[in-house]
Order: sequence, then structure tokens, then C-alpha cells
Amino acid sequence: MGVPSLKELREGGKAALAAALAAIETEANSEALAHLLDEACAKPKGYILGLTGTPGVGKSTLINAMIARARAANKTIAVIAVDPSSKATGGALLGDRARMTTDPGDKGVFVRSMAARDRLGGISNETIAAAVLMRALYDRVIVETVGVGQSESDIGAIADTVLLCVQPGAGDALQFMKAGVMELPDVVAVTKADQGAAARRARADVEGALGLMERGGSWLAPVLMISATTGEGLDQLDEAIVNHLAHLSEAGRLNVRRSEQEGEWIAEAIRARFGSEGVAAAREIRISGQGPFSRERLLGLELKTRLFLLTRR
Ligand SMILES: Nc1nc2c(ncn2[C@@H]2O[C@H](COP(=O)(O)OP(=O)(O)OP(=O)(O)O)[C@@H](O)[C@H]2O)c(=O)[nH]1
Ligand SMILES: [Mg+2]
Repeated sequence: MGVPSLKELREGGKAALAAALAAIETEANSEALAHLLDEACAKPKGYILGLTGTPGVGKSTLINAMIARARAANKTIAVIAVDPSSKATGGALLGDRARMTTDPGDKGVFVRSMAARDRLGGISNETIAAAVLMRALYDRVIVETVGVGQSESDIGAIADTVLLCVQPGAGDALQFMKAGVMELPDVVAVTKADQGAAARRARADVEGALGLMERGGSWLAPVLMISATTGEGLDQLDEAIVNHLAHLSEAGRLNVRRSEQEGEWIAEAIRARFGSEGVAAAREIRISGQGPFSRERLLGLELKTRLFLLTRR
């Protein structure tokens, strides 16, 4: 099928999106793909929620609940589960970590598991590209990463809102404080609130840890108690996410955040291919009037040409 256009993607449903995701894997440097991604990037339909937390904290259970709630509200939703275990093969096995109990016939839900790459937090170029496509097609996009220690920070490279899930009784709060992750989340959810006292303690720990941090900026991350199994706190969680998005949309913050992210994607992609000297060299190269994916592609071509000329001297 090659690379579909954005129009074809909008009309072609899941099959067209699957073809575009395949193109991300196989045609990473094609001009057609860069154009598609730039167009998708310029026409976001929804927002991206980054959801992170340690193994077993309840991310999948929460995502299942969020999918059901989105569909009940007549919103479409796509999920990318970044799978740290498939690093070695580079494979993206559907249903690997994405054990979602969704109706395969529902056109309004798309779930994909993607391999983590060697970057911290596993947010690969492919994951970024996939999320950008989904953001152009769905009302809500969730990118889920498994956070262990500091690796959560990468999720900020793609998410509008970062939701950190913390587990009762696991010492998670203290872990996060040590790792410095507390600076990152926009919303914190203590999961398994149905466990009572342990969950309340975890919440107090997190609030204490947040209180100790010097936090600049105008947004104070709320700490909520939720239970994906009983539904407790899920309305408040929705509200907190909506509030954060409203905060972002004030004073042009959302545009600033997204354009900073685009700069980060380009720098990271150039760094992966050409190292930090490549990033420095790229700063001197002017490419105007293009979206981030074409800029990255053209910068890569230019740097490659320069390297080639150098080796021929
Ligand atoms: N009591 C209670 N248990 C929960 C809740 N949410 C999830 N669990 C349980 O916690 C365990 C882990 O839940 P998952 O949703 O698989 O956690 P995860 O974060 O996706 O785990 P990984 O995929 O391994 O990173 C399961 O046994 C769930 O049934 C909750 O709200 N309350
Ligand atoms: Mg899971």
C-alpha cells in the first residue's frame, strides 16, 4: 500500500493506520512518510496523555477503564503500550503488553504495542511518529511506558500531560523522590485506592515529596487516589487531565510545549545517527518552511553528504 495520505488515513480506518505504522518501520527515511507525518503533526485532533509507573502499579487496568470511559463518552481513543521486553527483537507484538479487553470491531479504539528502543524510557522515533499519526486521528491518545527509576522522563518528549501512577505500599513515592522524577508529572495518581490505609499513606508520602521539591511554574500537580477496579476517583482523574489541558491552552503553553518537543525529536534523531557533533553541526544548517519530520530528514541527508565529502578528501 505504501504511504497513505492523511485523507486516506482518515477515511481508511484501522487498516490504513496499520499500513502507515508499517511504513514507519520500513520506510523511515522516505520523503512521502516525512510529508505524511508533518501533515499529521500540523493537524492534531486530540491530545496525548503519557501514562507511566512501575510494573504492576495498575497501568493496564487503568487504561482499560479509560478506554471504556472514552467510548461511553463517544470519544475515540488510541493506545501505544511501549514494551520494554521486546527491545532485543525490535518486534512490535500486538497484545504483548497491551492486554486490553477491547472489542476488535470497535472503530473508535486502536491499541498497539511497540518495542522500546535503547533510549531512556524507550520512546523511539517510531513511537513518536506513531503517536503523532494517532493524535491526528483520535480524540485521545495514551502512550504508556513502564517507569523504573528515572526512565519516565522520556514520556515528556511526546505527552501533553504526564500522568504518573504510584502504588500503595511499594515505597514508590520515596523512589520517585530520590530519582528526581517528581519534577516531571502533571498529575499523580495513587492506584488501588480500594486498599484503604496503605493508599492514603502513599498519597501523603507523594504529597510530602512534592512539597519538598522546589517547583517553579504555574501548575501544581494534583495527587489523586484512584481505583480502576471500583471506579473510585476516575471522574476526578478525568477532571485533573482536563484542567491540565485547559492550563496548557492558556497563554499559548500548548504550542510552546509541542514545538519544544519537535525540537527535541529532531535533536534526538540526529544524535542517534551522528552523535553530539552531528547535533552541533546541524545547528548551523538552515532549513525553513518544513515540518519537523522533513527538517529531520533533510538535516540527515545534509549531514550524510558532508560526512561523505569529508571521507573523500
Ligand atoms: N485492588 C486493586 N488491584 C488492582 C487495581 N488496578 C490493578 N490492580 C491489580 O494489580 C495488578 C497489576 O495490574 P496491571 O494493570 O496489570 O498493572 P501494570 O501496571 O499494567 O503492570 P505491568 O504491565 O506489568 O507494568 C493486577 O493483579 C490487577 O488486578 C485496583 O484499582 N485495585
Ligand atoms: Mg500492563
